[in-house]
Amino acid sequence: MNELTQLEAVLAAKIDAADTESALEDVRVSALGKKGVVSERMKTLGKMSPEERKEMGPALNGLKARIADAIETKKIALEDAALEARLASEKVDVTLPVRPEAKGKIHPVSQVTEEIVAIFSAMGFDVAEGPDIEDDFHNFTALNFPPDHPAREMHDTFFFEPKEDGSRMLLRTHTSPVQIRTMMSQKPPIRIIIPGRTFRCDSDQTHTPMFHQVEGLVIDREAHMGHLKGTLEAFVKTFFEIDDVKTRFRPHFFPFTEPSAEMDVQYERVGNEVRFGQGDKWMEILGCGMVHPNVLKNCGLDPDEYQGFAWGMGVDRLAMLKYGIPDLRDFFAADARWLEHYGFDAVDQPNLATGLSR
Ligand code: 2NM
Repeated sequence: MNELTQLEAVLAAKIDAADTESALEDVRVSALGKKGVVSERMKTLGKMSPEERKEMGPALNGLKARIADAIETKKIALEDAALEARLASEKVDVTLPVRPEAKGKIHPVSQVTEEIVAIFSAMGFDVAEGPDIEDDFHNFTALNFPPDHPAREMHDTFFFEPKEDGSRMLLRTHTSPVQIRTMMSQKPPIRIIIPGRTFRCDSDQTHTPMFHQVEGLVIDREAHMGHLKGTLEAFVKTFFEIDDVKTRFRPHFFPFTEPSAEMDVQYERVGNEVRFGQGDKWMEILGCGMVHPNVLKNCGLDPDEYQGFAWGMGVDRLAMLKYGIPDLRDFFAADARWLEHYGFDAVDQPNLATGLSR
């Protein structure tokens, strides 16, 4: 017995002294492993007399259990200490200045999208998103496009191969299908903007087959054309960072709105630069209108209860205008030098407090 007490003390001291997980594992093997000192002692039980075994059995089992326990406790302590050390050594000082050698710029399209999101977020709009690959219903039918509308034809829309049932998926030609999805799944009032990629089979100096839109939608019991005008004028002022600007709304046609309009903004050309808020020329900036009653009905809304307005604008063109970028095709050329020149620093998150373009 005395001998066992001594053995326990020795093992306890070894456990105590083990200062790494692997040192502790060595102690465990040397004590409780197949050929460990405790295990070897257990093997001697068989050769003992029944009286001896009656005494030594529980004593050895108790020793084994206490040693195993002590090792487990120590193991947890070592693991905790290792984690603490790692957390301390991997701490990041977020107050350090940005590394001057940091590489990479934010694309003007991303920057302008974020600017537009910041402006409408401050007015209480939510951002909604949806799939690039759409079906005919969400991209056309629900939006009141008649079956024979020219925009459905091959030269405008990228269609996928027909499915077995004859239906064809397509690349959305505008972000409006997201408005349809939102109206069908949410109860008004609705105030959303929808930034995203859109696709039309069109490619020349001023068109690329993939381009970027931000559309907006407001549905409420009393949303009207005056709200539309106020919302979009406030947007233009904030976006172009001008206090006063003249706008005009020209009648237009879209299948999904009635009445429909295009909004022009007053501008002047000074040298190569386009200046908004001065001069006597008009530049078309966006399309808009009151959501057509058929569209509301297609989404399960009662046009006698709800109405709303919507608009859509091209982000690529807005970015060119605001930041004086001359050629649309450079947007998609993946030219690192171009991006170094026209891109934005990653830390310059657009927000209304510090000013949008800084
Ligand atoms: C535009 C112009 C005018 C529009 C309408 C809708 C919906 F779903 F509410 F009917 N979404 N987007 C809209 C209206 C888009 O883009 C030039």
